[in-house]
Amino acid sequence: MNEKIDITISFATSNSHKFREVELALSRVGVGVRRLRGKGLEIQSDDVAEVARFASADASKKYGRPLIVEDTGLFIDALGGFPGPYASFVFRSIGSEAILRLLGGKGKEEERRATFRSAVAYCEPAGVPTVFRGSIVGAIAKRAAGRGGFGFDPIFIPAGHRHTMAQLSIDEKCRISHRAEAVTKFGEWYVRLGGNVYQQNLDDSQRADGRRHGFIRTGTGSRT
Ligand code: ITT
Repeated sequence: MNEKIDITISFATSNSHKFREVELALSRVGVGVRRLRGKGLEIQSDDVAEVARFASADASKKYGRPLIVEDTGLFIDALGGFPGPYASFVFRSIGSEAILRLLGGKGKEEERRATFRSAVAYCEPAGVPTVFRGSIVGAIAKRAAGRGGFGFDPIFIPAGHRHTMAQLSIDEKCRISHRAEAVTKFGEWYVRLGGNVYQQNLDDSQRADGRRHGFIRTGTGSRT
């Protein structure tokens, strides 16, 4: 039989920027993505992989389907790794300008070194999460620049670049970013497994149910 599986995965996130970036990165490896506008429980941990692992297990149970979640942290060397996995809270509470002030006395690029770390976790209901990591090293800019991206992008200059991540197009960001690296690793793994690992263990009625709810798609078209 010639029928190809058109590979799709659900992504649970409250962040529309993250969704667009994950959608773009996954499309490059032939995986479609469907957004679930919620997320799993976020535990407190210094390791984004632990946060993503726990959230994916919780969300896949809650939504009753296989899915991915993604967690990012920004680790600034001179601040002992702050804000790390608490980037979301720090961005909402004190924002990028406060980070710039905290680094006020530090003039050299190596004194402003920072790393974005991303973890993408895939989990099936009642399954064990599989985690993929990505990172990008750079420096905190002296002043914010650029209107693209989101979050700390206007103050992060990737190593080897002269512009902030917010001055890159989404296409350029998704060729180098922490998130693109982690999500591409997931996508390549998922494609190697022939798409939805979960559906291969389902019976016919469960599979039909999966199609009805849109998390299993079959067709003859090429992967986009
Ligand atoms: P979820 O629902 O997917 O968890 P979130 O916005 O809470 O969305 P994270 O916890 O992964 O996402 O990210 C925490 C914060 O870190 C986020 O709100 C941004 O302020 C910042 N951030 C994450 N990814 C970023 C990126 O690629 N560029 C710049 N800032 C980023």
